[in-house]
Amino acid sequence: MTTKGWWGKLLWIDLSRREAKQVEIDKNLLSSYVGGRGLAVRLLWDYTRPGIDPLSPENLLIVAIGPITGLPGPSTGKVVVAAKSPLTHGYGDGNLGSRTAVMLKKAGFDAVVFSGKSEKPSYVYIENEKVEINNADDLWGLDTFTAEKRLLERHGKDAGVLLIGPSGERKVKMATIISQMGRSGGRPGIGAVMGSKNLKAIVVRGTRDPPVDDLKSLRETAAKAYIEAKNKPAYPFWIRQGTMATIQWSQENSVLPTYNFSEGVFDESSGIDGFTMEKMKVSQRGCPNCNSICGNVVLDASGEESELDYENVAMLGSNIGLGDLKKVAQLNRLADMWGIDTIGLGSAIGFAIEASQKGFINEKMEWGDFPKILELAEDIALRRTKLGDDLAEGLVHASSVYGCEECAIHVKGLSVSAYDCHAAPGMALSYGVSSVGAHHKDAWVISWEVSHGRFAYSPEKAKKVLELQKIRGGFFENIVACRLPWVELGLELDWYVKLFNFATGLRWRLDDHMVVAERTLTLIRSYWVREYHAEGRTWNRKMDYPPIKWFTRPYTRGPLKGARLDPQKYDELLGYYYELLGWDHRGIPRASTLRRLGLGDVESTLGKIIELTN
Ligand code: PTT
Ligand code: SF4
Repeated sequence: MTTKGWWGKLLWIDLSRREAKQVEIDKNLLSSYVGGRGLAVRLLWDYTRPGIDPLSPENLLIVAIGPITGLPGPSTGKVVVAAKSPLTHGYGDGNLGSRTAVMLKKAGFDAVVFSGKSEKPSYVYIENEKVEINNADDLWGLDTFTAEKRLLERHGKDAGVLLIGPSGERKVKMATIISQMGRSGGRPGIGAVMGSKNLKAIVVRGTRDPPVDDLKSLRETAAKAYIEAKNKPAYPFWIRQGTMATIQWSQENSVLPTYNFSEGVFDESSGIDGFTMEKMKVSQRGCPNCNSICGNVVLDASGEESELDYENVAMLGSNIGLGDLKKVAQLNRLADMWGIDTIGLGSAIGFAIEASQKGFINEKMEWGDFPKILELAEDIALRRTKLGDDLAEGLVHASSVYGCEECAIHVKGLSVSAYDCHAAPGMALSYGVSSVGAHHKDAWVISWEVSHGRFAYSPEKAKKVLELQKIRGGFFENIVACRLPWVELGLELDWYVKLFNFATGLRWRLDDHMVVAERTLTLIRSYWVREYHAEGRTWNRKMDYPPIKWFTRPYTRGPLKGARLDPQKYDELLGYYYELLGWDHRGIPRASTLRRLGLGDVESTLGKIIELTN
């Protein structure tokens, strides 16, 4: 098999021993998992002991790219960061745009793996094969914007930087990894894993020519794909509003998270929507290699620049009762500077306000009370105060301390991203079975669902969820490219298949990628089951249930007043989904499924822990 497209090498950095070595990656492994997420979960499965503490030196922090990352082609400047999650204790990852993606490709590696723990705060500098583990005393404690500026002054403006802020240093369980002052990845606490290793930053520079099978055809195809993206009818409006257009769409379709996911409409939504943003916009940013840049920059309530996206604005806006975009933008900027997930933060604040109003928390809090919200946000991000510290441990912990299980809007410990599902069973299923907890990244089925029998719990819906999971959570996470030109502009998937083939020399069809996607999904599920059992818990189908509130508390207002999910029908929908994948009634892959996907070794490991259904 060719290793064109891949370097066939990973860089393994043991922070405890302060040693770096280059490790050849088995060629079959590369074609079986492709890269990014697929490669990351395989490395976690193979190289971590079951049941490790995610914040111990035993956990691995993995930074992985894919065969087309960093090469010419629309939006190929993305990188996957992964680890066992300290928030969910299962598989965790995130995907962010960063020059690091491009530089890692040029440095000569498909992934960097960090093991162990540095004795003192440090940062790693990689320049091709040269690796330095440097002292980070002068960076520790700095916010991500200041620290990144300092590193770029030191190592050159074009270096790729991934780093954590004060939240990651404090091991806040929703801390993320930040890049380029406004790109964030790793919602399940991947920033906390980096902090637990005393690793402040990773700086990468590379100057090599990546191995590509047919560079001429790749370049020609990429050039055509860029033009095609620009000519799509949706392009002009996308450039104007980016993901912010979704605020109005969500409001119109009653899925805008409001008052901690109690309602789907917000009276002040026009104060935070894409049109309001357009009036405030001062510039536009984006990820490397992208000509559809969607990062809209506005000036916030304190006059500083803040880059907005839909999830950030919905979770720090309507979800906590804030209808002033400048204030929302301020919270969003601070979250990036602290290095904390905006979705997790908005959900933690929503939990606190609702729990306060229902008498579970003594402190008095109101929806939209900006000074109080600002203070609480900082308490969480910096672990100040008892309440802040409890919320920094995640919603499962917070609800175990304060009660009000209904106020904790999460799946498997990861807070739900910004689509309310009282009236969207398919999207609820997407959250229920997402690879990392409750995330829309794998199957954003909601836009299809509202126009295809919204209230149905049909097998067709389960099929659509799986189809999207394979494309979004499998194909795009494995080749490691941004999915938005496909989702939002309608750029055909075939462009990416062609780029992959010209890079690798393989002649794959989309179906071949779908097999890898299914293997990836099934290995991720096996990893969750392995870790749950190793930690003394038992996996069951209730793990794949969405938050209880969507079943028990109907909408009290808006056009869909009275809507809620039906638990029995949801359970049936879940059953259809398991059948499609060849998973049993518990949601555990059957032995025959593992064998069919070439995961025989996983079958024998899992079979020793738990009885597998054939
Ligand atoms: C992603 C999640 C999202 S998804 C958003 S906004 W979105 C939030 N962004 C945050 C942020 O910003 N700062 C912060 N402190 N926390 C944040 N938490 C939230 O994190 C992002 C874009 C967007 S904008 C989306 S949908 C797409 N996501 C992709 C993906 O997951 N995979 C992929 N192959 N392509 C994608 N393209 C799009 O990228 P997580 P980014 Mg993010 C500031 O990582 O952990 O998965 O959480 O990467 O470079 O910021 O671009 O309406
Ligand atoms: Fe980044 Fe947006 Fe371009 Fe995707 S479409 S690569 S998120 S700028």
